[in-house]
Amino acid sequence: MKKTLFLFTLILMSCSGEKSEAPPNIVFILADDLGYADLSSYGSSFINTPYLDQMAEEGVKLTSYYAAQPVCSASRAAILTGSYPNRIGIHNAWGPKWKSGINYDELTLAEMLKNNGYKTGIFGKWHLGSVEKYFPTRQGFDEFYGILYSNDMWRFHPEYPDSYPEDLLLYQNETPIQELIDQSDLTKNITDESIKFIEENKNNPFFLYVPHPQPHVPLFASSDFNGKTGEGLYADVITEIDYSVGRIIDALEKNNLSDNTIVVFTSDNGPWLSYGDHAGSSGIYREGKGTTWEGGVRVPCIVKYPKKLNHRVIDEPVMGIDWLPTFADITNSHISENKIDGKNIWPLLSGNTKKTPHEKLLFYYRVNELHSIRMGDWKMQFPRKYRSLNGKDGGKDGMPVKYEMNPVEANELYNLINDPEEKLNVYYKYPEIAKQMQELADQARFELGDKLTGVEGTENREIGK
Ligand SMILES: [Ca+2]
Repeated sequence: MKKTLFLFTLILMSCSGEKSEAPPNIVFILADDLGYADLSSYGSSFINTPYLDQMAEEGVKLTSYYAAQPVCSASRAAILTGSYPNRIGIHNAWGPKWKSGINYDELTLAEMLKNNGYKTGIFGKWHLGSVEKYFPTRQGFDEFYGILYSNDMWRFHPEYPDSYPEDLLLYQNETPIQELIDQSDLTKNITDESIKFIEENKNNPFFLYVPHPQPHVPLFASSDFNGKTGEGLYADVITEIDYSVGRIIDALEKNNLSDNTIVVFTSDNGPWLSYGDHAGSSGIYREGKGTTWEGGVRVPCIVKYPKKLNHRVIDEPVMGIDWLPTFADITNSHISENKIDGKNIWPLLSGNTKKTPHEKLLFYYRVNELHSIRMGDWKMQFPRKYRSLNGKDGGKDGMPVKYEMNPVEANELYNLINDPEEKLNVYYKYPEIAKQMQELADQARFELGDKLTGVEGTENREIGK
């Protein structure tokens, strides 16, 4: 008996020894439609983002990080479930009348962390279900402050005001508290609420998700920023988002939480180029939002975690699907039995490996169409149509111009190291690479389907209805 008790005590001690380290907090800040080259640390020549630049200097700067899809709802679903959004039946950007959501059978990042004792809050734009049963508060978040869908889905839409008769409502948890007409203070208020959440939860682990509705059009900045950069409203808006990041980092420092908190900053997709002076920039990368050319999916991504991460720049390809398994590893949380696509990138972030865990990354778009695939340095583009300005100027002052539709007639192959702009199709020059990538694409089609080639997937799961 004594011996058993002794053993039991030993086991208990060893368990508690492993857990003596406080679990890290997670702060995930997501900009909406911010392009690759919209931060000074990612090449902007006229927007200054000192707080994000400092974060990139201290933490990990990812230069081949991808949004899972070049569109809001799908991209966010990937971050929150670790799956390609089409695996779980999620496509496109959802309008206010959309009745579906993330299936309750899927484990969200918020649920995973909540199950592990974290307090969870979302402050900003949800865009994964606008009926009550799919509100963020039903998907693992203890607190919600923000809007349910995009900030242009309102009756002031520049092109389709009649499509959005609903009021754009600001929610606190499950209750609408205000109709938004002027969105000027939204970034500031979201930041205030985020800081309040940090202070209220400083003594327990927390997951703070801050999906800013900006710089998605219509652009709004508060009076402290509007007109202040002299570089136009878009620059004002990004400057305010940068300042908001600075305030959140400052709040972590004031509460002695900075060291043990992972802060991620990224964007949900590339710039909405048809809005011209109200759109961001993808820099050298081709096209923007709504396409799977690099400009639509490659976005800035910075990770700061002073206790465990040294500064490094990583150019290996990773994607929004990777956060859930990565955070599961860092926080020792349980993931579900459901098959997911994301991989744990902690060994890459922390320098234990130099290689991405992904053999391939898939770029689906629209309703289950496989548009592109990346393998190592290579990107293959499949036949379909894509939108482009074809060299035309974008719109002015919040009014977009029309895109033209360009065809991709046959498979195209690009080497992203020699040709990051995806200008030189080398499909016929590298038949072995092309063959290998076609095989990977066929495997993806078999698993997840592809409307473009008429393949039904074998692994797709149902959206929540
Ligand atoms: Ca977006």
